[in-house]
Amino acid sequence: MSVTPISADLSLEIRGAVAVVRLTRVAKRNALNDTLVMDLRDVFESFGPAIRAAVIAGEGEHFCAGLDLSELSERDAVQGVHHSRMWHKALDAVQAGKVPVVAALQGAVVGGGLELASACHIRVADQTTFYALPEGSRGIFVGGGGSVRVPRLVGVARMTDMMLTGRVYNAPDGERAGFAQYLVPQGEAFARAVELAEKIAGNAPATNFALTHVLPRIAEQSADHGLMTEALMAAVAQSAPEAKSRVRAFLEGRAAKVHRSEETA
Ligand code: 1HE
Repeated sequence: MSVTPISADLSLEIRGAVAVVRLTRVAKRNALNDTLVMDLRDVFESFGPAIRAAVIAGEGEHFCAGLDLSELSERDAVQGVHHSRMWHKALDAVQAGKVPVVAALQGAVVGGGLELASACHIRVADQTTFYALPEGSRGIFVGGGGSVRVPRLVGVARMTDMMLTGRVYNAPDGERAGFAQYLVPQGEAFARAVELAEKIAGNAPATNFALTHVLPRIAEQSADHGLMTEALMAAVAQSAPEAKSRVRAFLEGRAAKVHRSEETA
């Protein structure tokens, strides 16, 4: 295990096949300034083939307080578009990068912090987590892909309500609404996220590719196109030697069966 500081505000730790990317700007509640947004993009683009899954976490009591509001200076409209597009590129590098990404959430997951969490493939929240889009009360709009990704998690009506009224979702309500897939006791989100990432890292690469790059596209397609894309991806995945050996292992009694889950969330 080695932790590499990318900057004072971001670190990268390699744990076997799992990369842990950590926001370390605790004094500012991990608010994302432009440098941090660009460093995030660079880190996610830098993963080589040995990295098979990633975890993104925030140090301290809060995952991320969103855009660094002190940088919201006098931009004109065109500069504003470029700024938002910079966020889009960075969060695309998370969502459409080489590996599945698990977010470990605690405390504030607000504004751009919720946009970052929404770009991940799985979200694990602890009981202290809360979700909000304070852009509404700051007189601005989301700019980091939130209008595309948040409704896909929780629906247009919830996002509209959050931005119009400042509504904050606590951890249990947020999990029920669809912000997180796992809800764990306080302080346990990171450990669970790493556990999930290690499991994901053991999947066949074709499966992880299908789930992070193909499934989201199928979900956007018409049923007819989606079924065709599914058939093509299924054929690609099952033709890989790794799929054949995994199926053979099950048939020969060497692979785990599916067991009833004890988990409630
Ligand atoms: C910040 C930021 C920030 C904290 N930009 N400096 N996001 C927001 O509107 C959320 C604003 N933040 C908060 O509501 C609270 O800070 C928290 C609930 C996240 C945490 O509260 P708390 O009591 O633990 O910390 P604090 O005392 O409010 O903040 C500690 C310091 O962090 C303080 O600075 P200090 O120099 O006085 O110590 C805060 O000013 C600073 N800080 N959050 C800058 N966001 C791509 S578009 C996305 C658009 C958005 O994300 S808008 C939503 C922005």
